[in-house]
Amino acid sequence: ETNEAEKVVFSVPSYACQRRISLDNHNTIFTDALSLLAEKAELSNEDGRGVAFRRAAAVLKSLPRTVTDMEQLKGLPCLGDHSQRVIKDILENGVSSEVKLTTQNERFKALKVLTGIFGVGTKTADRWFREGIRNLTQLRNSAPSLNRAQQAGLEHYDDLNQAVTKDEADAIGEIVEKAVLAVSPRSEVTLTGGFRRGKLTGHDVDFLITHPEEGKEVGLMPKVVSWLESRGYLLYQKTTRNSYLESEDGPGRPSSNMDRFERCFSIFRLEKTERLNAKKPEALAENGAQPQEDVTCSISGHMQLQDKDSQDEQPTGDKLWRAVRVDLVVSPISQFAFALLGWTGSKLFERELRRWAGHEKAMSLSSHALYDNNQNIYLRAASEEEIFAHLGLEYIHPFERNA
Ligand code: 8DG
Ligand code: MN
Ligand code: MN
Repeated sequence: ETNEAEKVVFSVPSYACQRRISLDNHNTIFTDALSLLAEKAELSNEDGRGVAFRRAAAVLKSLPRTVTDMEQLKGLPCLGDHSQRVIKDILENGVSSEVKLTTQNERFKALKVLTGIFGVGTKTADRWFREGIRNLTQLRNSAPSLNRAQQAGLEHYDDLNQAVTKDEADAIGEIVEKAVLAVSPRSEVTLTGGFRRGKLTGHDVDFLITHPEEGKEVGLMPKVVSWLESRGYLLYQKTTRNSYLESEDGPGRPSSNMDRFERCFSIFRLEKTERLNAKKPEALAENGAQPQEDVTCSISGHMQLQDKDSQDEQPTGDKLWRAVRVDLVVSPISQFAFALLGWTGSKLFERELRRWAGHEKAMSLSSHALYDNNQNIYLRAASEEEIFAHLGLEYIHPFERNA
């Protein structure tokens, strides 16, 4: 029997950047479903709907207990009719019928596989789908013209769809640090992205590089890249130079969410050392944290398809290295705090921070700067704590930005 007094009532502030969202999610049964529907919306160019599902999921991720009754959702923000219907379906039937239909949908399945190729976005995947391409074999046989990124993405498909572990991220961190220090001894490397939020696995590894003396970071990226390239660490790289100062729309008013730092999208060749090979998946859970994902399983649920070409190189089938996606970003020290905040994520947390800044504070936040539209001034910050303070928000630790 349900006792009214026992019913847990939750209270959640409306912006995700006002909440502390750690990795221990008590509502994965609901948030997995809502995230899948967000993905489906994004693959159909329904970005607004996608964000709505992501916001709904972020509310459930912040709850201290598992939702057991629709009554508990009363008064919670960001839960629209559609999200509530999905939650109700799961509470009553154990699964969401819409999720089930989606996972069986040919278009969804094909677009997931095709956008799982590095360098392939929704538009390209959708065009291929309309041309009848449903999987990697059909893609390889139909031989459409692929750009350099897509060729690398297809070649390393299995590796790049295999979750990167924290140990692998650390091993790459050591290589990146060695490269950066070799070309600029006082420069500093910081791990950002999901691993800075405490995640135990990720789809890539993100690093932010800076120099304590303003201006000394200029020209750093090409040197780091050549150092890495000449030692055989890079399977692919595309470097984009800094375009912040020369942009027409000016700082604080970037034309898109994309920032203008000097950056490098790359694919690393990581040797499988004894240390990494010996590490069993269980060992990852040792320091008290619970892994949120199955580390032995592919990240986005793709079937691991055998890549015949790469097998030929290693007759044993035991490749001695793996490909890993790595993002490198260089920031001048004056913008470092903004870059760090912008590149730590999660993506929804970042989006919510910018929405809070604009709607609640009449400020424009980017990965470069914070502009106060009332006072018409830039607000300086040397740390993330100072940025939260400028925004009138309580400081949220990276581990609690997992919206
Ligand atoms: P994962 O790799 O572990 O799966 O997750 P993640 O680390 O959170 O995702 P990510 O795709 O690697 O992105 C990390 C952060 O970097 C995220 O907050 C978004 C941010 N980011 C990009 N591209 C850009 C960009 O062009 N500009 C800015 N400012 N941030 C970006 O991924
Ligand atoms: Mn990442
Ligand atoms: Mn990244």
